[in-house]
Formats: sequence, structure tokens, C-alpha cells
Amino acid sequence: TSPKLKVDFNQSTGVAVMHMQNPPVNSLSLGFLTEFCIAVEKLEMDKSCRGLILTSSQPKVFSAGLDIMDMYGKKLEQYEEFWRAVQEMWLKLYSSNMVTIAAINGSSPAGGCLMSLSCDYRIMADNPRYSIGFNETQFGIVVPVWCKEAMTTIVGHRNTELTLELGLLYNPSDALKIGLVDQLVPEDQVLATATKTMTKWLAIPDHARRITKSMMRKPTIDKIMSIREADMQQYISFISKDSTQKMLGTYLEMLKKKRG
Ligand code: CO8
Repeated sequence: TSPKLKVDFNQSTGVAVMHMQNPPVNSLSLGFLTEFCIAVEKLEMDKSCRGLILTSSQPKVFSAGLDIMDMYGKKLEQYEEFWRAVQEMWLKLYSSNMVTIAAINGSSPAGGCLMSLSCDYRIMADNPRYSIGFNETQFGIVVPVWCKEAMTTIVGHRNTELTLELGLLYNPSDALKIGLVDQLVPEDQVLATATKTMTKWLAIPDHARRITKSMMRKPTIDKIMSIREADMQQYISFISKDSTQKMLGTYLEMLKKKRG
């Protein structure tokens, strides 16, 4: 199979640009997540890499979120393996020592939004056709507690409550208003702006920035690590329920019918 990521690492700037390329919509499948975690770990271990820009090489979509096919009609062991990879992706990105910037050049629902929220800074294309947020409850599923925790630290309790309960997706200007993204730029300037922003972040002495990032994020990470197994059990029991599977099946049908 062809690689689902293209990583361009610039030795002279110390910045890696990671292009997600899992057609058609960069869904976070088990295969994608596995490749993603390995790639991030490799960059993390390379002392010369200080910054990571995450973007999409698919038109119009940053990431469609978790791959629903990995959550539908599978065996318990497969649900477990998948969820382990989802937890790992979040932990790796949220706790990264690198400066991480999401260059959101398309729609970014659900898991795509989580990925963006795990970064230090979010720049989104100012195109009203794109949306970002958490639509899970709309099709009958519930985000994990660590997703709620991470979101609360960024947009506060009230915005998180409204978004998660109603399953809201925001257009870029509304996302900016609640602080779900930090900056909007014209579509063709997303990557260039991310690169410029990265230079600003990298001008801060690494050790001071890293210690500060850890100070801000460690309480959330520790909290999540302590409930990791409980979160796994909760996911498996929720996803394998007949009623959940039925709703996912209906949602998948709806997604596929949309084109015809
Ligand atoms: N998983 C699997 N397949 C998908 C997904 C997905 N998340 N999203 C889209 N696809 C498929 C479509 O079914 C379609 O398939 P086909 O070619 O066979 O018809 C193909 O990808 C292309 O999709 P679209 O035609 O819809 O592409 P567009 O460019 O028109 O739209 C969007 C792109 C906006 C990304 C749109 O596809 C969309 O809204 N997708 C659904 C997004 C979504 O609801 N994601 C939620 C995933 S769940 C999640 O991330 C968190 C779960 C929390 C854990 C729960 C614990 C219990």
C-alpha cells in the first residue's frame, strides 16, 4: 500500500511538514493512525526537528475524522486495536515536545478537529464551505472524555458543552469567534502562514517553551493516562452495542447515498 503520509523535513529550519494523504477524505483508519504515530515518534526522536506542521494533501478536506469502517461490524479485538491507536495518536500529538501547528486547509469534523486541537496553534482556510467541530451526537455516538477535557482547556466549558451536546460543526468565522481556531487566512496562504508562524514560535528558546507547554498540558495528560484502560473498556462496550452499530450503519448509508 502507498504511504498515507508525506513528510517533508527541512534540515536548515528544523521544521517538518506532514501532508496527510489517505484518499478520499483522510479518514483516520487503523493503518493511517499506525503510520502517523510512527512518523511523529521518528520526528520526536530527531533532535534537529523542532517544529511540525500538519496539513492535508486532499482537496477540501483536512480530515474526516475517525474511519467509521474501523468502528463498524468488527470483532472486539479489532475495536480494541483501533481505539488503542486513536488514544496513542492523541497522546503523541498532545504531548509532543515539538511546536505543532495545524494548517487546516479543508473540513475537519470530529477526529479531524481533535487532531487540530492537539496542536499548539491552528490556522484555517477562510472558506465558508469548510467546517470544524464535533458532530458525533448527531449520529448517536459520544466523544471520549479526553476529547472533552482537551477541548475545554481551549474553548472553555460552555462552548465545549454546546458543541458536544448539539454535535455542532462551525464555519471558519464562527470557529474563530469561539477560539476553536486561532487564525483564518485565504485558502492559498494556509501553509505559508503556518510556516511564518512557526518561525515566530521557534524564536522562543526551546527549553523554556517545552517546560511551559508541559506545565500547561501535563495535568490533562496525567488525568487521561490514569483512566486509559477504563476509557478503552467504555469504548468497546459502547461501540459494540447493537443500538450503536445500528446508528453507525444508518450514518454510513447516509454518507454514501449523498453522492448518488
Ligand atoms: N469514515 C469512513 N468513510 C468516510 C468518512 C469517515 N469518517 N467520511 C467520509 N467517508 C467516505 C464517504 O462515505 C464517501 O464514500 P463513497 O466514496 O463510498 O461514497 C467518501 O468517503 C467521500 O465522502 P464525501 O462524498 O462525503 O466527501 P465530501 O468531500 O463531499 O465531504 C466530508 C467530506 C465533509 C469530510 C464528509 O465526508 C463528512 O462529513 N464525513 C463524515 C465526517 C464524520 O462524521 N466523521 C465522524 C467520524 S467519528 C469520529 O471521528 C470520532 C468518534 C468518537 C469516538 C466514539 C466513541 C464511541
